[in-house]
Amino acid sequence: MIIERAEVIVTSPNRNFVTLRLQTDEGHVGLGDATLNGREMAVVAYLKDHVVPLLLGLDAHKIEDTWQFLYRSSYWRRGPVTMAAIAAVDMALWDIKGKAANMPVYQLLGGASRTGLMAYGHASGVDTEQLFDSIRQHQELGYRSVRVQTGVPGLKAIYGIAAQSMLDGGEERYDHEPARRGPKPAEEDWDTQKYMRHLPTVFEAVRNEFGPDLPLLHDGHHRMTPIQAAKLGKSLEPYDLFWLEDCTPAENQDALRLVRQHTITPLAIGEIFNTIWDIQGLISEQLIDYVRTASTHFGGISPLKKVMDFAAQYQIKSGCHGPTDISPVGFAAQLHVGLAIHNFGIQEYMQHGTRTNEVFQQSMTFENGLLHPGDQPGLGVELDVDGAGKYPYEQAYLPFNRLSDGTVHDW
Ligand code: EZ4
Ligand code: CO
Repeated sequence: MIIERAEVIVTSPNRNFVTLRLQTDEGHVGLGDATLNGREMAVVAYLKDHVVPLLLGLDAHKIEDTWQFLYRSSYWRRGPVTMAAIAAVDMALWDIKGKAANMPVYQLLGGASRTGLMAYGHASGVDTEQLFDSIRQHQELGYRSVRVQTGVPGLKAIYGIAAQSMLDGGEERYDHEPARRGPKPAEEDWDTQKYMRHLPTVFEAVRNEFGPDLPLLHDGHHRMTPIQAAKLGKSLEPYDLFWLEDCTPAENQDALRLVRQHTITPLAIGEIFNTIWDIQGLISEQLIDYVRTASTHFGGISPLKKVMDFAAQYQIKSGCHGPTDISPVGFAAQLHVGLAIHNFGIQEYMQHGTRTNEVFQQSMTFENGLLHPGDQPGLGVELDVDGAGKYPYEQAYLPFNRLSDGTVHDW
């Protein structure tokens, strides 16, 4: 089975997505997600100029060999652009293999290890009243666990508040996530001390209102130093978090050692990691509890399955990154992995916008708080190419932070 056609499709139904579409001489079509939020066109160029010409004529069945060829023959390894491009090829080839075998991809990965995947949604509010409403709205949508983000008194910006406009059905949102259309990134304000004083009071209020059973998560979004993160983790211990995510900037993995010495709050990290070399030590030294790597930014289904199997040896579980900048194709890819592996933990699930769901037809389901990739052959996602063509790329950026003295801070 030969790869005969390869196209890179950019579409912006509710936000930008980059999709690789492969077609074989036997007529099978495979889709792969290559979306890199805010830097989309770099991956488009990498794919069009340097990957597509290499794929034509290859055996579509050779997933591992093609992955190794793209990774090693480029000489310049790793990095989000390279690994998102390789991820798209890997996913598209798994999609094709599933269609050729007439099986959903999770069957090819070993079959289902559970009936569905527990998902968490993004509850948020400027204050506790709004936050409580948002938590209740998520419970009504079926979510059995929620991430909690709130406003901080004295700060204008709130990371994660975009989720609110989704629940209000607002059209201003950029598919419910923080990137915004426009020629420049939005500037937000930040103060770690204010945040660290406020957050434990929020979790205390949420526990008092919703009781001890509801799994609660929080994303620190790379904003603390190691000792600040250690202090926050310790101060949140009474509220029994499911996890504290990205408590320190992800590029300094040694920081987690210090955090771990001081707190038993479970730690999750990895949404910006690209290869096993970013997370190997964190797993083998048991410095984290959940692996946040995403199919799209970690080189696809093949390496995602490998890293989760490696983590399983240390009783570390999966918690794949699932914001709306992972396309329905990338999302489906990690649902198939999550259903198959033994050490599934939780799946982030933000929900795409209506136009996105029209352009990408999905067989995935969300019932009683559990996700399932469906039983269509392959990944279970079809791309309406004509529909995609109606929504051309629109420049959009993630925001960035400045402290009150003007210093740029991690966002
Ligand atoms: O900011 O996906 O856990 N989720 C997150 C996301 C990220 C965006 C970046 O593209 O941290 O909201
Ligand atoms: Co995050």
